[in-house]
Amino acid sequence: MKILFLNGPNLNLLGQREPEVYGRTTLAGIEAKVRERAAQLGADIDFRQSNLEGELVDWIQQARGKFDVIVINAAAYTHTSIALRDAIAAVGVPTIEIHLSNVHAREKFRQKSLIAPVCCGQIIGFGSKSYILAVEASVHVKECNKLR
Ligand code: CA2
Repeated sequence: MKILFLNGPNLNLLGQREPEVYGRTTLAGIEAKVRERAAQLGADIDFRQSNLEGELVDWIQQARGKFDVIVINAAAYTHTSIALRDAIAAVGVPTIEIHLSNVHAREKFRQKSLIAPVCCGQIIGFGSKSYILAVEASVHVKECNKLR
């Protein structure tokens, strides 16, 4: 099982700014915990972050045939990017949307996800644990699409 973790804009700032919203764990700290859980479950992890929408689109396109699952925290692009949605829909790799915060309990503009309809499901609101839960969900991703 190979899992590609993609992180969108500003997530490189985790742990350095706004700890009251996003916690004190850095993205490198989250990656270390993801790798630990993945090793327990026998999964391989590739973990990336970009501030560039086009780079995220390229990585999604290149995932075909190389990864079994994509886990994406698209950050602000979640709410704006038709390009990411089209890439996820086109690639044919089951994709899980994740967020640190409960976006539904926040501003109206965060309550709409353009990528949700083309993802298997969402894991949101558990802080850095959302990433760990996503590793565990990836193992069960064969269930994807059955519940639509
Ligand atoms: O809750 C999440 O995981 C989000 O994807 C985080 C995004 C936000 O735009 C989404 O609505 C929800 C923001 C990521 C930026 O992270 C920062 C971390 C530290 C300081 C500033 C931003």
